[in-house]
Amino acid sequence: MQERLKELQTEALEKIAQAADLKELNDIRVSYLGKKGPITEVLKGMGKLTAEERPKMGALANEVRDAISSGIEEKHKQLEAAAVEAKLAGETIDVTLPGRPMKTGHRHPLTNVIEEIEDLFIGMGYTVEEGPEVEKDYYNFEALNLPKGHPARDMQDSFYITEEFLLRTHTSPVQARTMEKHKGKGPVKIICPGKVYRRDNDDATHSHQFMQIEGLVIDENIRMTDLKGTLQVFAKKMFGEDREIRLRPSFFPFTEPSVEMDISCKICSGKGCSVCKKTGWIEILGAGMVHPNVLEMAGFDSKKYTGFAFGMGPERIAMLKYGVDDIRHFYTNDVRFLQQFSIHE
Ligand code: FA5
Repeated sequence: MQERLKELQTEALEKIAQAADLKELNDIRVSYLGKKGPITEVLKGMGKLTAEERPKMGALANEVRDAISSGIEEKHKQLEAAAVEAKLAGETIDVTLPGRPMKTGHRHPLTNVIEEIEDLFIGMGYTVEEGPEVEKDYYNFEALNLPKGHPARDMQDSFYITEEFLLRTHTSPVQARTMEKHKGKGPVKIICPGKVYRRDNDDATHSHQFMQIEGLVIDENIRMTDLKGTLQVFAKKMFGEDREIRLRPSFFPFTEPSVEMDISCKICSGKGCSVCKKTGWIEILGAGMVHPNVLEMAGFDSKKYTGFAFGMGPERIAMLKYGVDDIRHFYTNDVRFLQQFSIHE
């Protein structure tokens, strides 16, 4: 019995040493140490031993079990470590591989154009002002020499929210608000970019929501020639020396005299296309000398102070600058269109 137990120990330890993986090791554990294993089988013969021999044999059986268990435990550790090593070796990262390029976003072409215009005017000494998009009828119309019922209100079809409030139809109310803040004291030299809303039917050059940038200069001795010079500098810097501009007489209730400025169409080089409505020109801004009524309403002495104002459409400017043939491209968020402007970052 003693010898059989020793044999079993040697046999088991040999098998343990040869075990190739954790599963095989577990099978050895079950077959040698399980209830139906050979050690239990041998110990069934204990009944035949003397009272003296029995405890010795019991102790030996325990020693054999312990030796097999520790052998299994030791091998278990080795196999586990080998498995981790194999896994690590299989997952080695090649740090020399080139990285996968990530697609990054970029600024919207309109944001680029607006910032370019802002920078240009800031360079000429202007500061940037902002005003609310939900505006009082008073600032959108009345303070700009457009009392209730004035027929020129129809020039800008509006979205009213209540009788008193509407979505501003232009950025000119920021002029009125800024003049009021100055309490009759010049100079004022501001630009105001922002969104505006009109019940216009959308087409190649019209959108119901679009951007405007307003400009306002008030001081003593400001003349029409100052306005013309400013617009010429702006147009040349924005579109290049070779693009033509023209000023046409126009009408705005808040300026007198009033003009509109057109730029020669880049899409057809002035020959006439659907974007310029066959005229060869695209209107980009309205402007004029601030009407004395507007100055007086805001508390300025119109005998001492004069000023000019302009309001331009950055979408139209972006269309001319980049040769975009439909204003709706800026608002439909087609990435194929927008991606073309990533180089302007
Ligand atoms: C005005 O809105 C005046 N407030 C501009 C002004 C300011 C005149 C200060 C005098 C002094 P007008 O409605 O023409 O004017 O619009 C000005 C510019 O906004 C246009 O030249 C055009 O570039 C742009 N614009 C007008 N309507 C639309 C539209 N529906 N979609 C896109 N751009 C538009």
